[in-house]
Amino acid sequence: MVIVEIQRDFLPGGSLAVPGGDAVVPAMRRCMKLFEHGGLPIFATRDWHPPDHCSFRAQGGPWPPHCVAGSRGAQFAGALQMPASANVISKATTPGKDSYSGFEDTDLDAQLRALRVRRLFVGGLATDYCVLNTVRDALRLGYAVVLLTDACGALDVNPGDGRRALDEMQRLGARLVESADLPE
Ligand code: VGL
Ligand code: ZN
Repeated sequence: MVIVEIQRDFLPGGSLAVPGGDAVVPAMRRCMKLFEHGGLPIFATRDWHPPDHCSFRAQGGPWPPHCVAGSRGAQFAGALQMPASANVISKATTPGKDSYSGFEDTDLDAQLRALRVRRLFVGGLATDYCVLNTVRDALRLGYAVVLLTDACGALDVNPGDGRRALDEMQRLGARLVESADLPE
């Protein structure tokens, strides 16, 4: 499974909080437990920006400073209890370039291929940015994608962005499921 950016800065109290972002944690935990017990690989992407990243307003970007590499805000949410066995993928790490996809300028695809992974279970933050772009790339690269809808939360900068992102991912071929519908 691929856990997209469940980091403190994207949760309530963080600098770029997804409204109700902490509500995704129980669903994500349920799925993580299934994967842990099944001995299946867990990948966790994290936004890992330098302090002068181009996506920050001081540099003319659209966002407040968030997920600065090594800062508290960049940590995975404590409630998630990220297992030590998770494979961590840091992204958007260079000052001059932003990226929303966990596949962009990372070795996520290579690592998944090495494990012969063909299907991804995806959830995280934010539905309308990093989840959407990660799922787009996953489908383009030929992975089957199961999107865990209750493990996703949207920034909704424009009302309805999250809904439209879900619709687009479904149209592109992702299967949308709720964590309650996963096998026990
Ligand atoms: C994200 C905005 C800026 C995300 C990352 O994880 O969806 N959104 N950086
Ligand atoms: Zn970012």
